[in-house]
Amino acid sequence: MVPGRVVRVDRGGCRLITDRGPVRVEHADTPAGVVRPDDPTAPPCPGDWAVLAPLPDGRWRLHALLPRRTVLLRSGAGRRSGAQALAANVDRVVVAVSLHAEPVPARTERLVSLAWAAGAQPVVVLTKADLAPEPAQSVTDTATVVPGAPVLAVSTRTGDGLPALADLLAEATSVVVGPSGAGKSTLVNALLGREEQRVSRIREADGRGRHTTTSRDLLPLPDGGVLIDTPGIRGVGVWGAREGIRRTFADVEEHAEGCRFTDCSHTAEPGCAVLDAVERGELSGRRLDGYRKLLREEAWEASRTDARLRAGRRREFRQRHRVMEENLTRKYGLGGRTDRR
Ligand SMILES: Nc1nc2c(ncn2[C@@H]2O[C@H](COP(=O)(O)OP(=O)(O)O)[C@@H](O)[C@H]2O)c(=O)[nH]1
Ligand SMILES: [Mg+2]
Ligand SMILES: [Zn+2]
Repeated sequence: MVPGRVVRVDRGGCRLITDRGPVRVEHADTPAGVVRPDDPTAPPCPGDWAVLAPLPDGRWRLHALLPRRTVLLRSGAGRRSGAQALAANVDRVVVAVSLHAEPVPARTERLVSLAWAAGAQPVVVLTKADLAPEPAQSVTDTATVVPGAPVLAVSTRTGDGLPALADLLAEATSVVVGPSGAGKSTLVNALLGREEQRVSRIREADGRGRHTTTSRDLLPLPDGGVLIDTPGIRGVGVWGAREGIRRTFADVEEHAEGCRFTDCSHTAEPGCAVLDAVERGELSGRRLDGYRKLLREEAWEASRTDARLRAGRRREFRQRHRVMEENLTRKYGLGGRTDRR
C-alpha cells in the first residue's frame, strides 16, 4: 500500500498525488464504509491523506482515509448531513476580501469564524489593493474586526504584498475562500507563478464575478506548501462554528467577562459590561450586533440540523424495524403487517 494526498474530487472519483506520481481512484472501486472509520459517510475531500491499495489490474482503490487534523466545513440549509467538507488538514485559511468596493465587515467575520472553527489560522487578504484609495487604512480597519488574524493588502497587478503572503503560506497547507470575483484564482496563479486557475471577467457594475472555478484543487507552491483554490462561497452557514465565532469576537468576549450575569445576552441586562463598553465607545454597536447575529444564526441552524438528523434516524429505525418484521414473518410465518401489502 502507498500513502497519497487527495488533490481533487469529482463525481466519479478522485485524484491523488503519491510518491509514484498522480493516481486516479474510482469511487466505485471503494467499498462503502471502509474508507473512514470515524465517519464512513464522509466522502474524501481535497487535502485528505489516504492509504491506497493496488488492484490486480494495476488500478488503485482507497483503502482508508486518515483522520483529519483540521477540516474546513461548509454548512447550509438543505444539506442533509449538516455540513460538507471543503478542505482537510489545512493550516491556514486565506479569506479573500476585495478592495474593489468597501469591504463588508460582517462577511469577513463570518468567514474568519469558519476558519477558526476549522482549527486553522485565518489570514485575511485584502485583494485588488491597486483599486483602493487607502489600502493601509483598510488594513487597519479590518484588523479591528479579526483579532488574532494577520491582515495583508495585496495586488496581483503591482505585486504589492505578494512576498509577505508567500512567506505566510510557505511550508503549510492553505485554502483560499471568499465570494466569487474576489480575486482568489488570480491570487493562486500569482503565488504559483503560472496560470493554473482560470480567472473570471467580472461585471464592472458591481464587481461581482461568475463562478469560473468549479472544482477544488490542491496545488503545490514553489516554496513548499500547498494551496487549495475554491469556487466562491457567499451564502455559507455557520453551523458548528460556535467556538469559531467566539474567537472571532474575542474583544466582545473579553468585555463579557465583566458582566454581572454569566449567561448575559448583552441586550438589556443590568450590570452588562459589554453594553457599558459600547456606551463608552470602546466597542462598536455594529460589532456587538454582528456577534449576536452570528451566534443566533448558529443556534438556529444547529436546531434545524438536529431536527433533520433526528427525523432521518426515525425513518431509518422504522425501515429497519419493517425489514426485521418481514424476516420474522418469512421465517416463522407470523401473520401481521406483511399480509396487508
Ligand atoms: N485591479 C485588480 N484586479 C484584479 C486583481 N486580482 C484579480 N483581479 C480581477 O478580478 C477578477 C476576478 O478574479 P478571479 O481570480 O477570477 O476571482 P475569483 O472568482 O475569486 O477566483 C478578474 O477580472 C481579475 O483580473 C488585482 O490585484 N487588481
Ligand atoms: Mg476562482
Ligand atoms: Zn452582558
